[in-house]
Amino acid sequence: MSDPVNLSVEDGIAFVIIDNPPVNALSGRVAAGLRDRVTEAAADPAVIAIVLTAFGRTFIAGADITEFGGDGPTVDVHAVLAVLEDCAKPVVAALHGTIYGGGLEVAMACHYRIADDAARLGLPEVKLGLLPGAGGTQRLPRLIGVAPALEMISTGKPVTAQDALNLGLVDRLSKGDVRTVAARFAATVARQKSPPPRTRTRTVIPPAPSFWDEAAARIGKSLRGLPAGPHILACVRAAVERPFKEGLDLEGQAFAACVRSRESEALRHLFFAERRAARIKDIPRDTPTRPIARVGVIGAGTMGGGIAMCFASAGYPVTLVDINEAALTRGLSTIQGNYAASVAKGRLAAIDRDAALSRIRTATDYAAFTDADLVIEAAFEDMDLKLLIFRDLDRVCRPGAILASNTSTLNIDQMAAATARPGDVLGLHFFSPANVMRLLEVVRGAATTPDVMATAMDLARRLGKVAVVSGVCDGFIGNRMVAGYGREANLLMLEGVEPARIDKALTEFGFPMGPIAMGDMVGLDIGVKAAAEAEKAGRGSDDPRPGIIAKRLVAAGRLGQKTGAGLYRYEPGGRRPLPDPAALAIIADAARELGIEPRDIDDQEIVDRCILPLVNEAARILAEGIAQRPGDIDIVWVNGYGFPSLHGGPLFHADTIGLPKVLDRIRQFQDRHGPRYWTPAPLLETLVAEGRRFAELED
Ligand code: 3H9
Repeated sequence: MSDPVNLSVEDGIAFVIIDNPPVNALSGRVAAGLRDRVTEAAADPAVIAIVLTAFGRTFIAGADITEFGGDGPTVDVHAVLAVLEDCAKPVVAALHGTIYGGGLEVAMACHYRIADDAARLGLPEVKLGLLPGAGGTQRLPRLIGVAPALEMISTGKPVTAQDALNLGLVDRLSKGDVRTVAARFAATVARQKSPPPRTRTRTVIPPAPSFWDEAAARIGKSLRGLPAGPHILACVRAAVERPFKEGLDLEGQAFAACVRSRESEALRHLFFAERRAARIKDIPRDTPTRPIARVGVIGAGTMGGGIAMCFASAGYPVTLVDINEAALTRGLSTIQGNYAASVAKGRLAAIDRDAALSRIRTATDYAAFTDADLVIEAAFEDMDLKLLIFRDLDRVCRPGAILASNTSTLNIDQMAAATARPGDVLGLHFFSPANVMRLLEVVRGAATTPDVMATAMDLARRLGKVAVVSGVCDGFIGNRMVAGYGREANLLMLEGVEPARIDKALTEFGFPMGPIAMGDMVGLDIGVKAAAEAEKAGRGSDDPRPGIIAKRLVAAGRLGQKTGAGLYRYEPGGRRPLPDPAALAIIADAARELGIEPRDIDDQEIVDRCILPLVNEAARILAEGIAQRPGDIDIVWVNGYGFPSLHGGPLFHADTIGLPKVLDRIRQFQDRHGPRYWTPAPLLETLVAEGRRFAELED
């Protein structure tokens, strides 16, 4: 194994070079290497100054997350940073790429920092449920002041090199090769022979006394549920009020507690799961992709418009087609409104909005797709209509153009079979609103070729989406699972649980919104229509219970938020769900007709009844090979359905509870409610019998 930190001396300057691809993570070996090489350079009489730099695309992008949660660090990082900071010769950090987490903490222990002008610097630990653990909470306030330091640490947002210069986080920017600029700078300061400035000896200006209470309120809200939240504030406060060493100790204890927390474990799981999801097991990473220069979208409604925005915002020219000018005008005006709202909120520059809008052209004829490399249809969920569309697209699109459906349930293979190019057909299931939601299910048909799949995954990355591969089945990964979640919420209402209690139990579990309020927001008519379509297509259910409440409410004109009443009522123009006795009466009537007796149900049962069907169905999805791995399913649910990231997704959550407990609970529900919805998935039974966890089914 080659050494991850090397030393070379040129003209009195020692270059300590980190070489630990892909992102030069600060592993135990790198930390030890830094300590040893800097010690050697410090002892070499030929060396007048040291430049700390890294090979490859970035300076250190953080501590090596794969080493967390093991037997603990083998190297004392504080001691390593003390070697840098205490060095009698000037130590200059030459920064490029993403200088994150432990990387920025290393840089702050150096005496000077020179950054490439495209560099980004940040302490994103909080996104992993952590706080900086290598002195970041103590050195950053000393360098840039308390308020900006707290902002960087509590949001995890990186700053640009220019902002870092303005804040005093770096001393100079470099336009050319940062290593050369840093070496020149190092030689100059070494010749001046002034003592190297040490960050830890700087004093911090205390903020106004009210600052801490305000900050506590702000952080308490933004970091709700994260164990790191209170620690972050306490550690930054210690940087102001206590000696450096005490602050470091406090930070060390807090970091150790956070690393062990379930929340951080869950967030770290999601970090790696997201990256694994981008890989398709049987398709090599270097599979050539097809060039995509122009994209076509069919349907200027909510979905089609949102999809067109995704591509236009990412720089792709888009041809948007609908049946007539009126539909296009309506669609374009919604798109303009969405962009205008982003500009008004300061999220988008007016110039970028104009550029994105100028990329969208409209037409009423598929002939406009002759120059498209990819066409996505977002028409109604009607198979006959989709088959017609695919036949037409196959005729007008050039050979090699990829044809995609945004269907959320229908069979991609059937659509592919309507063309003479089944290998070029796949599903691209965007989530609504498509221009906001990060998730994209990439549905692989039986014939979809590897290069088409590789192109879709690459495209998703360019759009800033997190893509998950799904096989073909009714509802794919996400919607197939959501069926059980919604069903149990409905059955619980029939068993006498008030809608608000169901929502409360699930928001307390961590969902941003409960299933009942969500149904009202989406519109109860949507589900009722979908059920009617399914029935028409012979895919209907013979169980009246899950759909009866929505059906009755819709028949009473209660479609949800849009009509001012659904399962809740709403003040005119309001969105706050208010309990409504009229809805409760409709539920109670339906329950009586179906002969369902109300009974006492506690919050734990509400959560288990809604969450465990996700786990059970996910186990089937895995066994059928519809999803590649458990982490992919977690990514779908966290990014597409608001499953709380602090629980790491349904399968990480199941592993955390313990699969034997999950299986027991499912069997209890099977005993009470029958086998129809509660037969344990065979894979779950097998894992329990073998004493294994879902995590063991990852790659
Ligand atoms: C920390 O620093 C704690 C300290 O305060 C205390 C220490 C005592 N470790 O994202 P990409 C892998 S906490 C290990 O696809 P990009 C990643 O899994 C850390 N591996 O590339 C992937 O592997 P693979 C604070 C890491 O260009 C490959 O690198 N730092 C780490 O889109 C490429 O990653 C962070 O939280 C890591 N730290 O984005 C930064 N980082 O190819 C986390 C990446 O096998 N990292 N990998 O799938 C990032 O934000 C992005 O990876 C980065 C590059 C922006 C750096």
